[in-house]
Amino acid sequence: MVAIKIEVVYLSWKLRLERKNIFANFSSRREDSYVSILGVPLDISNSHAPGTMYAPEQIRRIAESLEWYSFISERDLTEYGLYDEGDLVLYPGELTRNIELISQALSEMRSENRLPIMLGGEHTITLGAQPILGSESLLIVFDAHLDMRDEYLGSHLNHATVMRRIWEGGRSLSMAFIGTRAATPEEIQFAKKEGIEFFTSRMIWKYGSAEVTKKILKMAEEAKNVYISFDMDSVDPGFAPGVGTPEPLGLDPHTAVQMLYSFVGEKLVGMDIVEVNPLRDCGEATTALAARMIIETAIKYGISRK
Ligand SMILES: [Mn+2]
Repeated sequence: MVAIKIEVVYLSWKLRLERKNIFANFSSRREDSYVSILGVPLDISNSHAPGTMYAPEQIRRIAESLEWYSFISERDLTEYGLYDEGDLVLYPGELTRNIELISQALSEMRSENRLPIMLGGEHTITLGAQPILGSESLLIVFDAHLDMRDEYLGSHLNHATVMRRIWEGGRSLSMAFIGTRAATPEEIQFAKKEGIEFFTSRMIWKYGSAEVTKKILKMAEEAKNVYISFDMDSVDPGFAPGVGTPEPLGLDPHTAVQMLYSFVGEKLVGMDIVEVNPLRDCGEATTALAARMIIETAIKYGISRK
């Protein structure tokens, strides 16, 4: 009998792209824009409700109904452009290989001096951003959860342990969590011991967001690079019900968008919006908010580069 040798072929990320709709039907030329949208429909390790794989297409589709003008920046997206790369065609069921694929895509975009914005997908995709963080970076995480467990349901690599894995792999990394309201005593203890900052949604509701924003901007000043990971469940489920694990008492959209906006600048090396689940959405509230955040980010980033 002849043994069959199976060869694993690694294709460049550019050969693993699928393009159906484009974001907001907005077509800048790649060379005329700073920002790249990349859909990463990873939906493998969810423990509650699957559906994040549908987020990139739904966010693109709802974005068509939004205006390109920003009342925060008083500028229009057409002045700065935005390029939609399409969705990564993921390896079915292979978490580690997909994280490598993401890393390859993000690293190449950074080498072209572009800002990648990933549309998740589950939160695990943030692990793919590790190589572009570099050393002495600040990772800003909007999230109801700390995702700092050492293991979850017997697994070390999933959406509930992702921040712990990134922390372990970081080089002089700082982390600031915004909107925290769901964690185990062990996670809180770990964060405090390691000097990881977390600003609870209660703290922000009680004292306002200005002080927290100032503190995080100070951290950003001291860092070389900034990366923002925006888990949509940081926003209150009343405003963003379409998420994998809704948690009450979250941020209101104005506060969330204003804080996000404050952190977008020249030092930003990447961003992701994760855990949007269109199957659980209501009136497309969650996907529309995600789309709005991308438009605001692209304009503010464009201003910082011009
Ligand atoms: Mn979360």
